[in-house]
Amino acid sequence: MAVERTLSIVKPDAVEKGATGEILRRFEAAGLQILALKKLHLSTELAQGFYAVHKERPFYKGLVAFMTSGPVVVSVLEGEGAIARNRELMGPTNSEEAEAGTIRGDFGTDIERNAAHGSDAPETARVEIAYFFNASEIVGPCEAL
Ligand code: 3AN
Repeated sequence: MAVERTLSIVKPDAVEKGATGEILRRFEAAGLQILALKKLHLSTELAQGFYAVHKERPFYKGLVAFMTSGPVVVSVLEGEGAIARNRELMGPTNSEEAEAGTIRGDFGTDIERNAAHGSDAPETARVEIAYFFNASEIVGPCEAL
């Protein structure tokens, strides 16, 4: 399996619950390296742009309101099959259907308040990573000193 990068967002509900550290711990325990990390409070414009693909969907307005309701923690993760591995750790989109032990099962509430985002394919990962991080903010594993 190829080494991939993916974008993760710990959403406002999980940040508010104090679950950021536990979620990041699960990524590392699953073999995903954190190459970049920042906490920010999304503006409406930034959240609208990020979810532009869902602009025509009935849940778009609520989703943007939720994503701007409090701080988020955004990271770039790297590892073998990182995109699928992150989505496995998160569980299904709807937290009500997510099993205990998954991020959404443990920290989410429903389909909107679902604790975490993860890119769904290599191309979206590239676009989403560039949406939040400059190349200089993404730090690969250290070369031998
Ligand atoms: P995922 O994040 O699992 O890839 P997408 O890309 O289908 O899911 O949806 C993006 C985000 O939009 C979801 N994380 C969820 O927060 C929200 N969302 C999706 N479908 C609904 C829905 N029917 N009602 C409310 N929010 C939704």
